[in-house]
Amino acid sequence: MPSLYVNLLRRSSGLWKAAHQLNRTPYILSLNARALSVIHGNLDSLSKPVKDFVEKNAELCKPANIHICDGTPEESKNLLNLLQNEGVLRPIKKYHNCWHAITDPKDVARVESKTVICTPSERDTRPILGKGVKGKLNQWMSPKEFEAAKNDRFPGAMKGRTMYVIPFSMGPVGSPLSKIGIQCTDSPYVVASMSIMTRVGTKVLDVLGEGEFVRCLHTLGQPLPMEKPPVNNWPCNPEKTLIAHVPASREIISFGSGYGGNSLLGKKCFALRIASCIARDEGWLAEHMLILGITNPKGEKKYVAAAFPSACGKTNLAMMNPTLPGYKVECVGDDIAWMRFDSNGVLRAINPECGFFGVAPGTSTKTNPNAMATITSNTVFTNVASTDDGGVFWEGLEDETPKGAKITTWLGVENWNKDMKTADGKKMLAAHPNSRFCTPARQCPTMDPAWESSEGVPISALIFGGRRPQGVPLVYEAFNWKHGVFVGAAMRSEATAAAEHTAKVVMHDPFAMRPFFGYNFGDYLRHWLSFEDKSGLKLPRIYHANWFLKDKNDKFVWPGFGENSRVIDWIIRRCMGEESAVETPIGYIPKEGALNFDGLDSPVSYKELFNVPKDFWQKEVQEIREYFNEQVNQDLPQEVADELKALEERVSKM
Ligand code: OXD
Ligand code: MN
Repeated sequence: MPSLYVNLLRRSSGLWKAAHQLNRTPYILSLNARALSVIHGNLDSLSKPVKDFVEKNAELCKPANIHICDGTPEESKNLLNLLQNEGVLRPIKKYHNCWHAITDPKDVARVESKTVICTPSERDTRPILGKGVKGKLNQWMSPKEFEAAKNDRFPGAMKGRTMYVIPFSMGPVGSPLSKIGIQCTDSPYVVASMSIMTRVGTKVLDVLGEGEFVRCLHTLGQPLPMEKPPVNNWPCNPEKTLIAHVPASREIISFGSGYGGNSLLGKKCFALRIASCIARDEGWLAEHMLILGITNPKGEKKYVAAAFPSACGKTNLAMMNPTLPGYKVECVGDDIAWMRFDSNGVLRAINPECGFFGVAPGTSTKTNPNAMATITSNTVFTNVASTDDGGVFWEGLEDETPKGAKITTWLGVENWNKDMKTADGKKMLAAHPNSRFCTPARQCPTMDPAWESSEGVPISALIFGGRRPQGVPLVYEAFNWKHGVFVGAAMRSEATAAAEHTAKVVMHDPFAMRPFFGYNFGDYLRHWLSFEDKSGLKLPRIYHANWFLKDKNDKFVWPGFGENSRVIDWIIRRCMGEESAVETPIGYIPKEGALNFDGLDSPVSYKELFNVPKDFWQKEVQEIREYFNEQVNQDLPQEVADELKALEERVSKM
């Protein structure tokens, strides 16, 4: 048996239980008395800065041993075996190399309330607000508090566990647009997930050399032996969870959660929060945007990037099968875009990730056949329900689950049916609303041929959007860049299950970045505005889309999904210079007849889709003003305040 495997087996929960029952310390702990053992890889093969970082973390967290990830298939296989032996993952028999994890129910989503940015001055992190106002755009932590919080949590936090060292590249390895991170973590589930979501391994260290990297330290915060056995074999420490970012030193520390954006540090922490700071410093953009390419029947291809808050169907849009005959849509990314103007002034985008961490409920052959095709192999599912024929289930899969299949909910309730209620009388869900699939992007049948191109794809249009049941038309075009920046700043959307919010309230979510800004939102706006002053840039046009308008009977008035290609088609035609718009106070909307409605399954009403109600927009202006005053205060750029005033005046003349 390979030594790695022996070591991994020693840490199995079975062993933990046995040792605990005997009231004895598990055998592995005796290793702590000895010098650190590296059980996989070689510390001396690391560059000095990486080695120093790893040694410092080991010194602080006191893991039993260290595993330096090489990114090989063999390593991945061993890791999955370990996770199975520990009872963290169960194989999904119906699919090839697919796995099912259930978390501690206390660890199911990003915890925005415990996510902070640490800068010397509070104003570097967020706008300074009036007395008594609770800030919603970032939480600040002083360097002193940060040191105290780190010292309170991390010393000895990995005792008895293996510390994995994950060298990872955000973006194609070696691309000038990519950046490298090193994550130390004591969660093998995190290693398995990071290996799907990012490019991991020795090749990353080769490209890194002695260069700069983002320092990521993550622990479950449950040194061994634990006082109580972990719930669902999912150690975590919700009471002390903290996710802290230090932009100045490009550092992330994450304690207490093993789930999603809290622990896969390449994703939201690095690729959005830290990267937005790097982007500000280096003159580019790190955004919460999908990227897709659309080809029309003439073979003309354009790319767009689109920012929608969590749970607005970004993954569905990125993987859409267009209903417009002769059109093709291909996916570059579903969540994050890094964009930089090239020497010809063209905005070029890469997807820094190479996997999808998609919300499972709602995903089906009807809503997203390409996602369904992607997830049938090499995928880790978390907090979904299971079926007795060895498959998975979530809300949305009712029509494609064999009749009579017995469903066990994510919480382990057997023989589930949709009429069941929880103890407090609520509808019992089979899968957690934020349950996920973590799957390799390369398996998606519609990946764009250029999705890994190192120069990135050229972006013609940027689209902002949200879930707006009332008042906001299907699509409108901003008058110019500055107005587009205002449109992004004024974005609002119904809240999401991806974070800890539960009620359906329309929340402000500027640029779909509200939980992901790495620095003061006012400065972020200034950064966006600055591109207008740079000469030689071919600024993309900016749009706002809303697939979620509802009628008086609470029914969606636009069919969405593949039909959204009709909207993107209009956007692209506009970018190519077509005169197919009319001006309204909020921006340009398609002229009647300009949006291709041919062949829609059921008729839609242009009037309903493009209504701009005066009373609604008067209220909207007031809402935006209140939000800016309260949340951005003195840091709101004058240009954005002027755009709001101009909108108000246009609306008042309607
Ligand atoms: C996500 C999100 O992508 O919350 O998980 O935006
Ligand atoms: Mn997202």
